[in-house]
Amino acid sequence: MKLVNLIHFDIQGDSRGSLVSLEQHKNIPFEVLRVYYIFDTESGVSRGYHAHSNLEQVVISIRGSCRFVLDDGHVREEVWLSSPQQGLYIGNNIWREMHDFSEDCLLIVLASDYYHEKDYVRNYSEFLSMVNNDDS
Ligand code: T46
Repeated sequence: MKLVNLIHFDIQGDSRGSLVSLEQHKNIPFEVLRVYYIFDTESGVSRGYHAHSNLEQVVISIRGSCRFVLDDGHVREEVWLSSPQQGLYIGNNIWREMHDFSEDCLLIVLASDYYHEKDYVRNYSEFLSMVNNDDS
């Protein structure tokens, strides 16, 4: 499976401006149980550095931009998020890092489950052992 999966959102635009709607099981491929947003990230600060064992998410940069690094334990790829028309789908067992936030960056994240700290794998060596065991 591809590491970088981008979902395209259509704009409902008219003379007043633009509107994008997000609907579970339509343009969001799961039931949405949580929404959070990330903003005011200081320049030069990176975030993420973890994976989830059981969580699907779609991340949208509503404003500004940032660079995502995704890693499945074998391959590492990066993608810039800079458009409210694009959602980055991230499934289970993918290490993610977020870098190079623009000052105005506002990320909105739709998640398939509530917040559970136990679902986080925050140690990269542990992450590698986990995905390598899954492969065998
Ligand atoms: C992810 C990337 C894209 C909560 O209390 N509830 C929540 O729903 C979330 C997401 C976080 N928190 C707490 C946990 C930490 O004490 O907020 C604090 C910051 O969370 P974290 O350091 O995990 O933030 P990021 O920006 O590194 O990662 C977040 C998400 O946690 C993560 O699932 O994929 O954004």
